[in-house]
Amino acid sequence: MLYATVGDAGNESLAQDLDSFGGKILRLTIDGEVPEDNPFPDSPVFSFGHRNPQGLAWASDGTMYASEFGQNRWDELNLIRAGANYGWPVTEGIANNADYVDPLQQWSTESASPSGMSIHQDLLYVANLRGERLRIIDLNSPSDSTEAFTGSYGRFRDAAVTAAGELWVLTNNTDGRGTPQESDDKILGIFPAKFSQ
Ligand SMILES: [Ca+2]
Repeated sequence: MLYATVGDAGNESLAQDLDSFGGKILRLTIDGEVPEDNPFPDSPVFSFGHRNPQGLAWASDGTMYASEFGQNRWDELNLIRAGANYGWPVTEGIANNADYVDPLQQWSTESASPSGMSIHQDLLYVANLRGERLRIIDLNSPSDSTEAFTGSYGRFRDAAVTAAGELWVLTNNTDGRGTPQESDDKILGIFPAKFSQ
């Protein structure tokens, strides 16, 4: 299936409107059709109540995760289930409100802006823009995380694992928001074993 993250485009109320694609994660077949087993009839909407979801990744058991920018308090890591409501704009971060699904983790926006991410051998790697760091989450303990390269390479846009098992991390310093370093932007090659216990 083809999944797409869609922000609320600054119109908060769209995130709770199932007739809008704003503030959603969408799911389509690779031909662009609505899958018969989507949670809402004849709709590409897969989950809702998102503000600005960015990265998507799937664990080996099929569990789906998404990173999300909050507005000005809490960025999120969410475990995505079909048809679930992730709270925006009523909630931002962990709210303990039974009407909405709380994130697995929340991070202050200045330490995060979590963007692209990738999973390799139960470790989730999250690239952070404003937070200028790589965050690593052991999916066996998904409410904890460790951090690497904080401030060393500037903003990180994406993380991907190659077929050979090497982690590639993309910097994002030349888009007018960052402070370019020599030879930016870069793709850093890292062996994930470096982060294993
Ligand atoms: Ca949320």
